[in-house]
Amino acid sequence: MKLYSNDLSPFASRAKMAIRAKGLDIEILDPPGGTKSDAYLALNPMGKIPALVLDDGTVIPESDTIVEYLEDAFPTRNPLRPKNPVDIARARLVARVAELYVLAHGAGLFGQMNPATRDNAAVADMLDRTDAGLAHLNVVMGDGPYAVGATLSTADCALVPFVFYFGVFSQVFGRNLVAGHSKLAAYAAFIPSDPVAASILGDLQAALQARMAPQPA
Ligand SMILES: N[C@@H](CCC(=O)N[C@@H](CS)C(=O)NCC(=O)O)C(=O)O
Repeated sequence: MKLYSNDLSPFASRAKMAIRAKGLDIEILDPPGGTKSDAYLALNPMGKIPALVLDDGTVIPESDTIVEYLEDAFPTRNPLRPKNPVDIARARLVARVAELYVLAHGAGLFGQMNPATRDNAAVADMLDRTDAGLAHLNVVMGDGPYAVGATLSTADCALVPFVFYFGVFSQVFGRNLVAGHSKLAAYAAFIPSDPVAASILGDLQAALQARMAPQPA
């Protein structure tokens, strides 16, 4: 099996985190020629990462679907799905609220990182909407220390990359997006102590630093 991925992508990081947490032997590589190359589009016409390619050639795109597939395919290997239906629902809810109510508004902030080209009114609007989404997320999260309880779950795979980026956005845009949401703030303080989460946070940090480094002329 292979995962087409990229260390900067929050979605690819989600799938990569599930692979690492489960200890699966899956090759992780960049899309050949980038996400819009003919070779990659032939594989995944959506032109996005992540995409999981099974040994029989079946391609599974979409981070949420990949994480759920890995749980179904390897249910006894360091399970990430909680044990009871309510916690399973909560894990799915955390991931869904993060995608639909937080990232839907926060994603535009990626394009506003450069102060020279920044649209300050658009940024203020996106920060307000993101903050409202984070308030919803704070309600559906469990009491910790992980996203839905005492152990790492599929919900953490979704949340860890977001926690990284909302920390970055807080610094870049000078507005703390996490501090006003108590469960989220406690989670952001705790989660780097988990070794798998720490490895994903480290990969994201290294990839962002590489992206921000001055390019040789
Ligand atoms: N809903 C998708 C989103 C995937 C996505 O947007 N990936 C971005 C990277 S963060 C991508 O591949 N962008 C490349 C492009 O759109 O050209 C998922 O959960 O996997």
